[in-house]
Amino acid sequence: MSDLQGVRGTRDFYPDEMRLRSWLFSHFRAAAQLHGFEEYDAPVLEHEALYTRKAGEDIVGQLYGFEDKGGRRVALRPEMTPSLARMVLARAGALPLPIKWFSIPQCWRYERMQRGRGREHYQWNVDIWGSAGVEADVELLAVLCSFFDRVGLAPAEVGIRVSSRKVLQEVLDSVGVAGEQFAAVCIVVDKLGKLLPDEAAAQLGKLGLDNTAIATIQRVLGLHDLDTLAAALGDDSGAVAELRSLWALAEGYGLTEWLEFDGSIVRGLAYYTGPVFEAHDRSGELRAVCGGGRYDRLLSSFGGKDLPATGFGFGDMVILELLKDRGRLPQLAGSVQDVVFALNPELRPAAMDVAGRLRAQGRSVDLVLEEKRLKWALKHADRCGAERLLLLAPKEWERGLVKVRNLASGAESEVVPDAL
Ligand code: 4JM
Repeated sequence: MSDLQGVRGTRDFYPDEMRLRSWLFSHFRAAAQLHGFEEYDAPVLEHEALYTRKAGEDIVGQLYGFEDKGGRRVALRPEMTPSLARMVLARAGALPLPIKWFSIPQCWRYERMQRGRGREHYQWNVDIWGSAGVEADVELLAVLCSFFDRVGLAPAEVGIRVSSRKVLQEVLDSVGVAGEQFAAVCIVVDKLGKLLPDEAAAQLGKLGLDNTAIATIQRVLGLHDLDTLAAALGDDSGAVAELRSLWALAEGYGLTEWLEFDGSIVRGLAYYTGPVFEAHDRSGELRAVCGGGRYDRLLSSFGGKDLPATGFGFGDMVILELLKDRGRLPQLAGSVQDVVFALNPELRPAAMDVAGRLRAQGRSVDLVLEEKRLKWALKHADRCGAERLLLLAPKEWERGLVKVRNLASGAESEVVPDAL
């Protein structure tokens, strides 16, 4: 019985769930393609070394890594960005810039502490490489909002909290925290909201920050509008200038209803360098729906020449929870349009001829393969959500006719195969 279970933390997608997943992915694809992004993919298995970073991120601590039969350390990808970086670096100079690519990879995690949490999810990734300005970050926000719009979520229901890594960078510079501490501080600061204030202070203290530094960080992270941020960071703040120009461009796209500045957004990945953002349901019940930001120095961390880059990841689980809570999950029918049914086995070749003709026209046809009663066929056609039942019956077929029943209206007619 235990091997009927599947690996812990993994999901099966029965057709009902698969229809929903395909629906979700179709909107991921459509939103990206509407904005001129192209789809790519990479293997789920990578060299483990692609993910080893020093800043103490959860994503690295929870790596699904193992030794393969050749003794090589490999890992199931926990995120797509390193694979994308590898692909870009492998064709450095040969790819026309900017690159605007998206993907919907399955990503994996493995926690030593077993809490019955999921080990895999699908994460829509949308990235732009080779474009240094906030225009590119705003383009990503436009993709994101267009997705929300498509699935029927309004700015009153989901909001995108935006900040910049430069905010924390400037704060740390001002209190004299060393540059190499920056990534590690970001990882801790990302968790601040989940920790008690004392715990948070203790963790920052462990990184060598003194009480003044900690108090300054906590104050700036509590800010929710750009004017107060400008007062705190000074008139010449690059972070403020960046965020103001981001807002001006977002205004052009009509996106500002979705956006709010939130100084506490830093994201839990080491590699971000500029604007960062997270989308949340405004009721505040769920975890972040998606997150992303600019990561201009990732390639040099792999020993390559840097290229500006920005992107986001959007998981399949929280959004489906949110849509479910809001009663916004679509009722999805199967794809069968016609059910073809022979009333007796002698008529099966004729039924196959009819089914073949319909399929040649591009109709989705389910042919009843077994000997069944008409009642069963009607119920089956209804369950399939089919539009029509095509009946091969002895008397009608003797006259060269097929009985066609419209399942919505109940209307019946007799039709020659050529006219189907
Ligand atoms: C999951 C897989 C990979 C990451 C996070 C979560 N990075 S499964 C929910």
